[in-house]
Amino acid sequence: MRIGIVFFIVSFFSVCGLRAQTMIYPVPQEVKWGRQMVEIPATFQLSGETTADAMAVNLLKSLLKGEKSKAGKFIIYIGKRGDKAVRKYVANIPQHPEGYYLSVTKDRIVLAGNDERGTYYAVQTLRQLLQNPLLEVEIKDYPVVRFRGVVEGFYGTPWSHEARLRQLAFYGENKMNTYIYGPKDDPYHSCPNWRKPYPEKEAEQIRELAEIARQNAVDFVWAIHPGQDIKWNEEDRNLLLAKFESMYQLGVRAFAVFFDDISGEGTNPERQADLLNDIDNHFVKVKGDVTPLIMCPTEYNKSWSNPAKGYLTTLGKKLNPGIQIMWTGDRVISDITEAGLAWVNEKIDRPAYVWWNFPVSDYVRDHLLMGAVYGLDTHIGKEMSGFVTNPMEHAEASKIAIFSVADYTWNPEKYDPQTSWIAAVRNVLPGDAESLQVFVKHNSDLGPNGHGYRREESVEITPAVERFLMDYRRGQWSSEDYLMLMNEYARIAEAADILSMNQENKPLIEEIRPWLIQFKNMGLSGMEVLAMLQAVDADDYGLFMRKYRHVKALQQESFLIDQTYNQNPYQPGVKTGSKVMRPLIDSLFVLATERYNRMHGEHLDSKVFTSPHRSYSTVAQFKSLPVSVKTNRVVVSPMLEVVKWGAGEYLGVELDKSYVAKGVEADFGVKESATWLQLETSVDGKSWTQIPLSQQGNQVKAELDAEVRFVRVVNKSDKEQEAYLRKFVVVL
Ligand code: 14T
Repeated sequence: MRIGIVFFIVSFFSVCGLRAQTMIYPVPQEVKWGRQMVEIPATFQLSGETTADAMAVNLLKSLLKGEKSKAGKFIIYIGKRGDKAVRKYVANIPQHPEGYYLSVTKDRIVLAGNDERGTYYAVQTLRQLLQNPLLEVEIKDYPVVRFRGVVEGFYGTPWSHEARLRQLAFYGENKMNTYIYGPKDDPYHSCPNWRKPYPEKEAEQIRELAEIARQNAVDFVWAIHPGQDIKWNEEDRNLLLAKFESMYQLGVRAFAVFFDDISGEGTNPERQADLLNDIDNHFVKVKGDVTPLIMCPTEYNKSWSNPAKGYLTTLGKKLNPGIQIMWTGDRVISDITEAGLAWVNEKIDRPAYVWWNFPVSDYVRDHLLMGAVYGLDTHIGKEMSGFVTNPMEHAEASKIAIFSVADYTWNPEKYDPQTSWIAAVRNVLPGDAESLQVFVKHNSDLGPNGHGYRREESVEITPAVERFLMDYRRGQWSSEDYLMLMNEYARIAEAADILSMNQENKPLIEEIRPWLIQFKNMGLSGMEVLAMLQAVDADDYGLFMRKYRHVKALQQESFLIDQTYNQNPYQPGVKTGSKVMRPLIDSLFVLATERYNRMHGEHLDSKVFTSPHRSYSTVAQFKSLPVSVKTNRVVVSPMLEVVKWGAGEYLGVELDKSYVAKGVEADFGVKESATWLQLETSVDGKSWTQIPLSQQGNQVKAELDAEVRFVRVVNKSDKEQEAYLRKFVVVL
C-alpha cells in the first residue's frame, strides 16, 4: 500500500517533469498530452511504408531501433491524406499545406500528413518526442507562413559547401522549407558572370545542394542578380533563360531574380516586370515542376521607396499574380510590423515575401549577432507569403537566430523570443548549452552602425551594472552587486575556456574562436578591474599596482586581438560585450584609478587603451568610423552604402602624433573627371596645405613625404555630392 502511494507520487511527478522537458520546436498549433508512458516494442507493424513519402519513411526507419514484423501488435501508420494507411484518421488532419496529425497511444503511432511534406514533418516531430521517454500525445499541426527559411544574401565570404549541407539538414529538422541561394560575392550569381554557366566543380556542388535540399524537404531556390549591367534586349533575356535552363539541368526547381543594390538602367520597373513575366510564361509554366518565381525589387524597403514615382505599384500591377515580391520592412534593417506590411501589400497587390536582414552582419563584421529574435509582430503570419532570414557569414553561429525564425514563422501567435532563444542554444550545443548561453547573452548587440539597428544585450545584469556604477561614483558600493558582477565576469572567462575546447560542434567553435579569445580577455579584465576597486578600498598600494598593471596589459592585449583576428577590410576586429560588459570595465578602470590618484596624490594614467589614431568627419554617415593599423598603413574602414557628402564637408584622419607620411591612397567611387575632391594636410589642425591628387579610374593617390598629423578630404564644390567610401589609407 505504502509502496503503491510512493510509486504513484514518483511516477506522477516524473510524468510532469517529462512534459516540461519535451518541448517541441517549432511550437505546434495544438498538443494534447496523455498520461501513459508508451514503449515501442521490439517488433511492430509498419503500415503505409510503400505508399508514404520516401523521405518520411527513411527518417522514420532511422528513428526506430526495433524490427518490423507482420505479427507485431504495435502498429505505426504512416501516409498522407488519401492514402489507405491513414484513412481512419483523415478527419484529424489539418487542411493546411504541410500540416499533419500525429498521435501516440498505447498500441499505435499515427503519422498522417495533409501532403508529403506534412508526413515528413510528422516524423520530424516524432524524432523530437523520442529524445525523451515517449508519452501519449495527440498533435494537430501546420505552418502559418507558407515559405519559411533562409536567404544566403549577404556580402562577404559565402558559406562553404559543407556549411551549406549542414544548414539544409538543420532546416529539415526545424521544418523550414526554403533556402534561397544568393551570396553577393558569388560572381556567377551576380556581376560580371551571371550570364555564364558555372565551372564544373561549382556546378557539381550546386547539383549536390539541390539534391540534399530535396532529401530534407527544402526548396533550393537559385537566385540571379543581373541588374547592375543587364541590357534590356533579346540577347540578355536569352542569356538569363539559358542560365536558368543550365541550373534546371543541375536539378534546381526554384528560382529568384534580385534587383537590390543597383543603380542605372537595371532599376526600371516596367523592364523588370517584363523580364519576370517572360521567365514565368516561357520557363516556369512550361516546365511545370518549378515553384513560383521570387523577385527582390530595387525599392525593397519603405525608406528607399518613392511612392510618387510608382515603382512598387508598377510592379504590383504588371507582375504576373503568382510572382512573389520580397521586402525588408520599413528600412534595410528593421523590425517587421503590421502597419509596415499593410503599407507595402497594398502597393504590390499581394502579400509581401519578407526578407529579414537579421542576423546578417555584413555592415558590422566585428560583432557576432547571437541574440534573441524579437521585433516581429506575432499577428501578421497571414499577411506575408514567405519569410526568410539573411544570416551572418558564420553559418553555425547563425543557427541561433535561424532556429527562432523557424519557430516564429511556423506559429507566430505562440512565438516567445526568450524561451525560443534558450531552446536554440540547447539545440545548437546541447553538451555545453550553459556556457553558450553565457556567450550569446553578451554577444547580441551590433554597436553603433549606419543602419541604426540595435539589439538588447546583457539584459539581466544591466540593472546591477547601472546601480553599481552610480553607487561607486558616489563613493560607496553594495557588496551584493560587487559579487554579482564578479560572478558574471568569472562565468564569462569560464565559458570562453569551456567553449573553446568543445568538441561537439567544431565548425561553430572555429567560427567564433576570435570572439572566444576576446571574451576570455573580457572576463579576466572584469575580474581584475573589480580587484582594483577592492585594493583601493583596502588601501593596499602593492595590490593596487599589480592589478592596475594587469588590467592595462589586458587592455593592450584586447586591442591586439582586435588588430589580429577577423581582418576583413570593412569592420576589421573582434568586439564582444560591447554594450554593457566591456564599457563597465573601462568606466571602472578610470574611476578606480582616479580615486587612487586622489587618495595618494599620484598621477597614474587612467586613460583606456584604444587605437592611437582616429577618424573624424562632419558627414553624418562617416561619424566614428573604425581605424586600424596594418604595419605602416593607417586604414579607415570602408562602407557599402552611398554617402551624401555636403558642400564643404570633410572626412579626416588624426594621427596620434606627427609623422613624415609617405602618401595617401583612396577610392571614393568618384570618376576621374570629378573635381570636387580636395586633399589637405596639417600639423596643428589649423593651417592646411592643399595636396594635388593623381587619379586612375576611381583610384586616387597623393605623394606626401612631409610632416603631417591631420589628413582630410574635403568636398570643395558648392553642392552635395554622392560618393562611396571604398578606401582611405594614410601610408606612413
Ligand atoms: F535585397 C535586399 F533585400 C537586401 O537586403 N540587400 C542587401 C543585402 O544583400 C545585405 O546583406 C543587407 C545588409 O547589409 O542589405 C542590403 O545591402 C545593402 C544595404 C545598404 F543599405 C547594400 C548597400 C546599402 F547601402
